[in-house]
Amino acid sequence: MAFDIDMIKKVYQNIPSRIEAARKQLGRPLTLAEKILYSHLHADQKSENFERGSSYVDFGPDRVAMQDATAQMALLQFMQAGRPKVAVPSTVHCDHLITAKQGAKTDLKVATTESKEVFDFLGSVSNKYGIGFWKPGAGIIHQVVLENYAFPGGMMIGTDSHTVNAGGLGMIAIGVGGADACDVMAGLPWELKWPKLIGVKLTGNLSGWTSAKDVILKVAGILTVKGGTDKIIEYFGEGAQSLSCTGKGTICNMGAEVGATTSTFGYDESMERYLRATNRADIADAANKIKEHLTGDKEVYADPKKYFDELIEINLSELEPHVNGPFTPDLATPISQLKAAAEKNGWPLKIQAGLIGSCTNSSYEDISRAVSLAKQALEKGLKPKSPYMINPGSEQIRYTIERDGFLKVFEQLGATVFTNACGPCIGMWDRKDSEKKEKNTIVHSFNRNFAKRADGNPNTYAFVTSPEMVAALAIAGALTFNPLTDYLTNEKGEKVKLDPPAGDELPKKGFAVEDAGYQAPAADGSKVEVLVDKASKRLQLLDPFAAWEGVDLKGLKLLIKAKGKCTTDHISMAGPWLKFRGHLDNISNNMLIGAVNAFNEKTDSVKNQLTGNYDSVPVVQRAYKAAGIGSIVVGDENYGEGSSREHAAMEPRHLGVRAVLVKSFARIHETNLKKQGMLGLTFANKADYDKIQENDVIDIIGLTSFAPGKQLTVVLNHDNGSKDEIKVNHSYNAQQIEWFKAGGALNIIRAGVKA
Ligand code: MIC
Ligand code: SF4
Repeated sequence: MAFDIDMIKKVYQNIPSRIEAARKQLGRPLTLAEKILYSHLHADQKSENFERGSSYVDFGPDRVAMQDATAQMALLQFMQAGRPKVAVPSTVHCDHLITAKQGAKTDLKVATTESKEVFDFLGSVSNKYGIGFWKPGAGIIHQVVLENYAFPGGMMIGTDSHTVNAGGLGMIAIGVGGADACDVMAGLPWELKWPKLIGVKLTGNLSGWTSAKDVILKVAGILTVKGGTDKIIEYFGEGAQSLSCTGKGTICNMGAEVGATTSTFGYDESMERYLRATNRADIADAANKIKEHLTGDKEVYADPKKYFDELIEINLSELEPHVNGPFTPDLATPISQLKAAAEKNGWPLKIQAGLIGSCTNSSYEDISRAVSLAKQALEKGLKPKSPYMINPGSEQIRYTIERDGFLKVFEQLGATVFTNACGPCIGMWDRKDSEKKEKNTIVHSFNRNFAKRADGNPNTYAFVTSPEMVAALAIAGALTFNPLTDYLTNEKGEKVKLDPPAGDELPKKGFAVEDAGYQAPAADGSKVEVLVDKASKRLQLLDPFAAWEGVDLKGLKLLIKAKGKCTTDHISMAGPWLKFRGHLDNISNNMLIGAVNAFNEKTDSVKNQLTGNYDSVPVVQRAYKAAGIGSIVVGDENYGEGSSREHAAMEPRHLGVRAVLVKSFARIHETNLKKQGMLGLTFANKADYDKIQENDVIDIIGLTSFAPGKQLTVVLNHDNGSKDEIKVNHSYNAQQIEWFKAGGALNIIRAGVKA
């Protein structure tokens, strides 16, 4: 039986009438995204014909998911909200804090000792507030959610940008910061800008070497890392139906890499098969009864141009395997052109590691297709040139692939099987010799390949591809290899060719598991005590941020003018810093250390305007804080791309940065800044970025009449005595302006509890 089946049945009871009402109101057929959005309007939200890309709308999501690295901050905030229990079903998943080094058994043991304090904290908070807890080793949040909690037509939010994975099971699942999760768990409405819609029509069928991953690698090449911002991507067409459910999950999962609010697919037989295989026939039966409401209307898919803001068509039969990277997930290269591109660009040709796993590609199907190549290598006498590493997505998958003999094949090939966790994908990879910072290439089936992400080495060229391509490329050991056309020489000196991968969508003998790693919360948690040691280096209770002082902000120092890509990894690095995710003051020591200073092209070296000396960004900012001086961060396009980690907003807030002024923002980060009471501003004229000088002292004018849609003025006081006055935009609505005034959204909830 499925978790929370009563809640799901209740959602299904309301769906038909709500969709009918929305269809009447809009006077036209509906896309799937619209159906789910309209059927999840918050009880107090009046339904109307919302304007895509501009109306702010309140929703009532069905559930919340959190992973250990973000849950700490989310729950520290929730603890301040003064509620006895979460208002909607919620779960915590321990997956980010496990370092991959020697292999699953040893690594898990080390992690549970090293991070005991954090896991105990998460376990006891979950127990107290009625939250389901998935222990370390249970699996990666998004695979576990897909296997247990996702359901067609539902709406979920999660404190991780790849929450969107659940679109593979027909949900609207959206990545958010912890403060948003806190709202929903406290029973408050959750706000989102009504998204624009991109339709992706899939025709044809996958075959040979091409897999679901290639669909999203191709889409990333088309849309780029910001093309999906404030948009939902809806996949449809006979090609969509031909994909497995976990394949759909892969595609939705990596929609985060194009900045999309989320991605989704209509309910179909592949989803029904997956629900039944994962022991949720009850959901499949319930979904079948309202099937027509769990996919877009026929008229929409027959004439998509009329209903979507953008349309992309991909013929799966013609799609080539892709390899994306290095350093950005949208640099898409079809395999037939990879050799030429690698040689032309000077990418290191030798592959030093092949890594299979991460939330997007660790399903049974993924691993079964990769193992088919590993088997061929053994049969054809090929010895992999690069080491292999595998992170299964969940204990259920690991147990099943062990039973089916896959792990043995990998082991025979010398592969290392790491814990069911994020591992190298989030920089939790104790890679031998990475500190030498040598130029090298790795290929992986993860989502992200930003500089330093997997192993902390800025000279690692990471390429994103499907698990089967990782398997083939690791066998060949070179970026110049195209498995579709090229031969390899085996141990005996014979020329051999790899056959296209083959695998099973679902295990023939069904899934199996002994202990999935789940811990149910106490029925009455009121007596459960949550302890945080004052001397802890890893956990720190939160102090409320100060409210706005009610006047324009003047005399702000420029902290940094960041140049080029500035993702959340640049703002608040993961890997070794993950251990401080529950301690705001300690983690603030990583603030912006990865951002490139536009004035000297260096990372973590900015001018302290008080002394004229260059120092590390957090050190300089702490000096401004100590002197009671506010500061401002300036950034480029798509600032805050990537993760949902609100630390990227809380650290500057904590250290006294008052505003972030950029050419454009990534969605989650912009919301996180607003939630924490910061000013997130954009240049009205992007060229004004060039007017910012290193010694600028900056005023923000117009805050006393701060209003939706009204520009603010920024005065740049240059050190030669001249001034520039520029206009800046913002996207704050009335409610968000209240967050700014109160010093953060949480201060408002807290005040509500006291009142
Ligand atoms: C990521 O893939 O970057 C992460 C780590 O899962 C993040 C969450 C985090 O920073 O903890 C994400 O994608 O939101
Ligand atoms: Fe974990 Fe990587 Fe997925 Fe983020 S992208 S949830 S770090 S596996």
